[in-house]
Amino acid sequence: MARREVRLVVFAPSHFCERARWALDHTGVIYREVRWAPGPHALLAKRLGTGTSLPILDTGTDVIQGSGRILDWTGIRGHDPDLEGRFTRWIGPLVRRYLYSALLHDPSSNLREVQFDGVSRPQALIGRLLWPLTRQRMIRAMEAQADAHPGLERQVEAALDWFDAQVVGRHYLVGGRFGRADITAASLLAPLARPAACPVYQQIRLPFAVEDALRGWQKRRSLLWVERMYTKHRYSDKQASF
Ligand SMILES: N[C@@H](CCC(=O)N[C@@H](CS)C(=O)NCC(=O)O)C(=O)O
Repeated sequence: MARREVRLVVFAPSHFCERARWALDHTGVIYREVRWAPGPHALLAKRLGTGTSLPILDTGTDVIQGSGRILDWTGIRGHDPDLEGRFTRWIGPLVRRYLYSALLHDPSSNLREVQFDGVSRPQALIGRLLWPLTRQRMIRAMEAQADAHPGLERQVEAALDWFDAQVVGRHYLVGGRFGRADITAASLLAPLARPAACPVYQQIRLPFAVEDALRGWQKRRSLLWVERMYTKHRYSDKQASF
């Protein structure tokens, strides 16, 4: 009997989706990436899974929604529940909220085009039509109002201070070898580090003040660590080394 293909459904610029994609790549899972457009995704996601959020992994026999559950499914080693919880509940959402509180209010932003890059034509068409509504929804759902931005910047600095201290004298976060906790931290900080191995974050045009902040953070220990994880492990781990 023919094996059904494994599909990973993502938003192009989502760092939670990147977390799942990296774990699949690292553990040698063969899959096809499918990009959905924000807006039309809600109906499609509810039909495939149980809620509206991406990533979703469709193995052909199971539908697994959420990056954490996808990482569980890969069996990848190197889990640190406390540290990863800080990233999935605090730093990941904070980084996203910080960037969107600028991008969703910037009329010259190319965010919309980046989000629709690689999605099917019908979805891109519907997504563009729905964009004004979707944009409002995203602002509400993430509490990404423009006036929140300065306070969020200070919170991001505090998060980086915390992670700077975590990586002092450590190559990897768990057990002296690259694994799950490293993928979690590096992928959820990637929108700030903008490593070459994750080009989507270099494609997003940022407002001047945010660009300036990111440049100022570039040499921080935490973001240099992210850059190192991407350079050493994003596409160079050929086979499952978990
Ligand atoms: N805890 C979830 C978070 C995923 C998440 O927040 N996904 C966002 C994109 S980064 C999303 O799908 N938002 C749209 C929605 O929820 O409808 C995970 O780890 O996958």
